[in-house]
Amino acid sequence: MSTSAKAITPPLSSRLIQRNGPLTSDLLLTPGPYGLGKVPATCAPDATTAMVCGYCSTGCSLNVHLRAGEAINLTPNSDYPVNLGMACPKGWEALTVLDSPDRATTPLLRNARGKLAPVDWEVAMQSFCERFKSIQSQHGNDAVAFLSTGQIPTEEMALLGSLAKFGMGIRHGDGNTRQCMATAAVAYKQAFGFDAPPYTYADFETSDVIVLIGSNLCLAHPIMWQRVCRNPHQPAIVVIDPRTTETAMCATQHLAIEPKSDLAVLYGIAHILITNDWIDRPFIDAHTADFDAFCDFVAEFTPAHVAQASGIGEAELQQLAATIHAGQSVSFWWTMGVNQSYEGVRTAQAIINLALMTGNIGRPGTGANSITGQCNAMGSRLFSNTTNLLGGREFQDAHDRSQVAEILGIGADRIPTEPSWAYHQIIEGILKGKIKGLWVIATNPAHSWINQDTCHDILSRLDFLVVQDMYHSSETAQLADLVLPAAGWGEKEGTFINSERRVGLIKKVSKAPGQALADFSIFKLIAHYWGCAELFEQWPDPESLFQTLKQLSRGRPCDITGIRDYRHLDERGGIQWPFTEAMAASSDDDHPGPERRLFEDGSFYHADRLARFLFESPRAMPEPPCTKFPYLLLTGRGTASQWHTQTRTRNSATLRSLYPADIYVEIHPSDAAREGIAPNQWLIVESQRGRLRAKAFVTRAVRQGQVFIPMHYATTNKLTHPHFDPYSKQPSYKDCAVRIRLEP
Ligand SMILES: Nc1nc2c(c(=O)[nH]1)N[C@H]1C(S)=C(S)[C@@H](COP(=O)(O)OP(=O)(O)OC[C@H]3O[C@@H](n4cnc5c(=O)[nH]c(N)nc54)[C@H](O)[C@@H]3O)O[C@H]1N2
Ligand SMILES: Nc1nc2c(c(=O)[nH]1)N[C@H]1C(S)=C(S)[C@@H](COP(=O)(O)OP(=O)(O)OC[C@H]3O[C@@H](n4cnc5c(=O)[nH]c(N)nc54)[C@H](O)[C@@H]3O)O[C@H]1N2
Ligand code: SF4
Ligand SMILES: [Mo]
Repeated sequence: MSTSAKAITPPLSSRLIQRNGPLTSDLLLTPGPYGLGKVPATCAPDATTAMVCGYCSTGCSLNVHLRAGEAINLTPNSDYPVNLGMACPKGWEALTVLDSPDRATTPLLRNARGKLAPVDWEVAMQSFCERFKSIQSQHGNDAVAFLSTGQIPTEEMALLGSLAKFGMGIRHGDGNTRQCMATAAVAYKQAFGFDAPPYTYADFETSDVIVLIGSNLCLAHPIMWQRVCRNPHQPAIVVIDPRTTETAMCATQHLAIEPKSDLAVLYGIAHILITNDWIDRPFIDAHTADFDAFCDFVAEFTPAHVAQASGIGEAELQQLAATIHAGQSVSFWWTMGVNQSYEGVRTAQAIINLALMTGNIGRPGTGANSITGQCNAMGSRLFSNTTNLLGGREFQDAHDRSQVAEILGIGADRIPTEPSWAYHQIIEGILKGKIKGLWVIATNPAHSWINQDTCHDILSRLDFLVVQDMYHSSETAQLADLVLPAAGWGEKEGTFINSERRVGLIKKVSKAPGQALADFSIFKLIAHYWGCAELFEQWPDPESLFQTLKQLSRGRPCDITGIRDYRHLDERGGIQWPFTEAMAASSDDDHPGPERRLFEDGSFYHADRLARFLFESPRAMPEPPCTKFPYLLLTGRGTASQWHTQTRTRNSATLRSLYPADIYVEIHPSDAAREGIAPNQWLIVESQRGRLRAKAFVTRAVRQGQVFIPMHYATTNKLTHPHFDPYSKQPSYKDCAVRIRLEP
């Protein structure tokens, strides 16, 4: 705390203050569409402009209608290849939630009395730099870390990752994508040689067999589900999920497996396919490696063995294998029921194995397809500079480092030679006193991180916690020493990448409240006060940074050098990667590009161009139900109208009317009867780590011995058990033992 303010007070801000009085955000913001001020000059004051939605990874396009330069309402865009005129309730209400009393409108600094009190940006920036620099000078650079997000534009992620790692000397920075997408990213990288979901949404409409594993598509990706409903081939829809979800209710076959028995089931299906010779030998021979070893491995996964492990009858397993065999275009899709598991990577790869062995990849309606979660999870996987070096490169690789250094025009010695600690290692680092300062951007770990009581305790041990968020009300912002008010979706510009690899544009159509600034501007401001602004001078605005992203992608699987600029994205209805300069030269710019899927030529990204079969024996669940804690707790999404920790969706009266206000626990009628529980009674649910109150929701959607609590309520993660996939380090949120009793 000893660093003198003088040393870091930059000349620009002093100039502004002298000339204009107190530094306000309007002064900080030069004209341009990326922060405060009026809407972009690119649209007329009374125009309609299209932009992608800021919630889920579907990436629907919304037409925002402006009056006098301000957004007044919106309608789904019918010309966009993703949503074809549809939107879910969150999309329809996207503008409403921007205007709410709990928006952070000014920086807040914890004062001597321990209260968060408003300060101006000048003070906020000085505190930020003084406190973090002081921690670094006392304990080393690695004593400050950051946690970022899959929910800000790619340009902001890349600026954050560059500022933190190349400018501030921070090594450890991870994102909430660890909670979400890490498993899929690792699974693809190991199997295909690059993190590359291969599909396009048209595949939902062309498959004749759709297998959904651990995905509640109806509720979590309603518009993708609409695409399934448009499928004219009367597809078989198979759902593998322990619960009878909304999606399972619509399935032609539902396998209500024992939780975490997916690996056994998928190996069992492989076994049946091999035994019947229902495999695509020419594809396997030409395009894959290690199939023979895989055959040997799955030999023991006989239907009888798998039936015992999964609770699924042999006939049902045979039926699924026969359905896959009969399908001409079989697509496999997975989400959090797979990724959030202590053996998630191998489970995802068991799905990939099925697609490879049946040749269901690279053709319309096929694929081993990870559905992403957050609006820009895909941008984060490629350009956040957290787990991977910019452009899907490796920090450990000297060649990769020198490429990035050259493109950015910085010294290669600024780039860390080791990857960051994963999220849970950062949390452990705080506990062990190695990390003393934490900067949290657009995520709410005090609600969403696993084993929340410990997480709160750990966050409160920090010397300095900075939270940069749209709302001061988030559970994490409440714990912060400094809150930086951020503009949100609709109040700034940039690009998102959706689940099918489509780069889409967001625009500024509304003025951020008070002093709130676009994250892009906050990062620029921090760079300025920190004293490293010159490193990022070539990026005065997000679009200039987008031009650098193109260069970072050149020659990589995710090459987007063919996208000219933002206007090009606007005109083309988003553009899927890869889109090289050569592809741009040979395509007709007047029309949206054809929907594109990967691996049409059977060529993967490993040096030998072969995809890998990867497999490993299933492991026992670390905390199965026992006599003391007899129920298995599943968690996940509750309704289509709730988003995660609810900072946004709770601010719409319409959305609030579409979901239960009180936290609830789904319990099977016979379990409820045995425990003497009637519907809507308040219950106490306890695990070894914590307890919560929840209302009883008696339903056959959960099986006996299992209960379900949505993640949207603040206390859910008091119960969850911190265990992780060994390869992806993703938390296993969907399996822990609990007990239940009536509230006294
Ligand atoms: N409305 C709404 N939509 C959202 C979100 C939101 O918060 N609200 N969040 C977005 C994000 S970031 C994400 S990641 C996605 C998540 O989308 P999903 O993954 O579809 O949602 P979840 O409900 O977390 O989990 C899916 C299913 O996994 C099942 N499951 C639990 N354990 C197992 C198991 O062992 N095996 C199998 N096969 N299944 C299991 C659960 O019963 C659940 O039905 O949704 C996105 N869309
Ligand atoms: N038990 C259980 N826990 C889970 C899950 C589960 O299935 N079960 N799912 C996990 C998954 S998949 C995910 S993705 C995580 C999500 O967990 P979080 O990321 O913690 O949840 P969000 O509510 O989306 O938090 C995003 C925060 O960013 C803020 N924000 C939004 N836009 C902006 C912006 O443009 N700039 C800034 N600075 N802030 C912004 C929001 O106000 C909010 O506070 O939860 C995980 N936790
Ligand atoms: S499905 Fe996802 S992207 Fe589409 S409107 Fe709903 S939240 Fe937005
Ligand atoms: Mo997620």
